[in-house]
Amino acid sequence: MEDCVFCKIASGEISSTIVYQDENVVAFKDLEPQAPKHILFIPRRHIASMADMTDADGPLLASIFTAASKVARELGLEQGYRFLTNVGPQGGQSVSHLHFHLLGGRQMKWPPG
Ligand code: DGP
Repeated sequence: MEDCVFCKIASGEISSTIVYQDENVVAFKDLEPQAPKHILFIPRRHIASMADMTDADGPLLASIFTAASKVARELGLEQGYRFLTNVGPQGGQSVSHLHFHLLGGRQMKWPPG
């Protein structure tokens, strides 16, 4: 999608520190890390948010979670981590391309802000 920063990262048009990629999923370091380890996981295909997913996206979702589990292991996050997606303005979503945050390397708090 034109003018989508995460589509441009997925295509390589905008540079980022990519830590994982396959034919459907790309993972890269967050520009504004909120934890010692902060990685974003996105589908290559533009989906605006979780609210726009359909039943057909089930395998894609499984691929994203599997990739995140693998990267978390590689990052040494055996003590735990948080994996989440923000949805819409009230959910705190600032980039309209579905993405999941992998946050680790510090104690997470609950409830989140
Ligand atoms: P959210 O607020 O859930 O939509 O998270 C968007 C995240 O994307 C935020 O933590 C900052 C990150 N981000 C925004 N623009 C860029 C970029 O150009 N490169 C990278 N690596 N991260 C970005």
